[in-house]
Amino acid sequence: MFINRRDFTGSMSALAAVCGMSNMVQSQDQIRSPLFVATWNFGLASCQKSLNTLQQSGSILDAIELGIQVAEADVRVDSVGVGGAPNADGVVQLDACFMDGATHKAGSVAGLEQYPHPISIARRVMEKTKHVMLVGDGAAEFARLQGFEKQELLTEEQRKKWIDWKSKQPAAPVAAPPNHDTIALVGMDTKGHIAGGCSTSGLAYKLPGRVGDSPILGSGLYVDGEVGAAGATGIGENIMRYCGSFLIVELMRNGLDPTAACKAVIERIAKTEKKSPADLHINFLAIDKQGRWGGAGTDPEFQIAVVSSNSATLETPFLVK
Ligand code: SD4
Repeated sequence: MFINRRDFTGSMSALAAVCGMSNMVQSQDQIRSPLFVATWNFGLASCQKSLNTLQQSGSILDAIELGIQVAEADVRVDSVGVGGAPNADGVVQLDACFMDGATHKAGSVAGLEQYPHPISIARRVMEKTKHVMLVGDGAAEFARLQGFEKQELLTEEQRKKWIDWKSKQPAAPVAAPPNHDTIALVGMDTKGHIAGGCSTSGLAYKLPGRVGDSPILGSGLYVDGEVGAAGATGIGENIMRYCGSFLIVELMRNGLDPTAACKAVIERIAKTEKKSPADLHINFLAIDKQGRWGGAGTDPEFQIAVVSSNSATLETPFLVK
């Protein structure tokens, strides 16, 4: 059963308190609950898949990859994988990245067409190449050589919406916010091994070739095995100019808890942009090495899924106004 607690200050310390372990600081070697946190309500199914995968395989990397694959395969999630919104030419172009906190290795793909699981290809870039990022045709050719299967990503429903949008040009905006469904999923296993991934079709009707924050390490996702991890969703242009996820992790390194770090980054961006937070459409989540999680956003509908061994909840992070 999922509980929507509308509570933004969650942490594993709450769980510890219930178990009579309050004030006990877990050392790195102590057994702790695995923790998975993902953007949006559909992130719950992804986090649960991550937890099951971790419990079965013991691999945090498999857990992140297979969890994100759930959102990529779900046609109802209209900004990720199959069923994702197309670009202005009616072509679905996907972005994703994957990062391992233990090795500080990462892989990324951008502008990838016709492959439904960019998260897996991003992980493969990390594991099988000397590079970090592949784009466009090169990324697709790498996927083909690695044996990934092609699939038509544009659903009939998305094609109809795109035709409608096109018929209203030039009046209709390129990407009418709110249009946020990117999945950023970060997690930690019982030994404190942290990893994360991010996957998206990007802003609907974007210019062909446009790349957002999601596949950019430090923007849509950042993982530091010593500190924690952060991920983003929203208008990439307002995130990638500030290395939003990197900044959150650095603020956590300097002592802020995950929610405070996410909030501080949004406030800094809003101040520099001289805009009301509500006009920015930027939302973040984070976890730290102590097993605390948090988030903050500028969109009232932003939710994060939080899954540990004995709880699965949808939370409404701190709203920055
Ligand atoms: C992008 N940040 O491409 C992504 C879009 C997004 O939920 O998050 N949608 O800018």
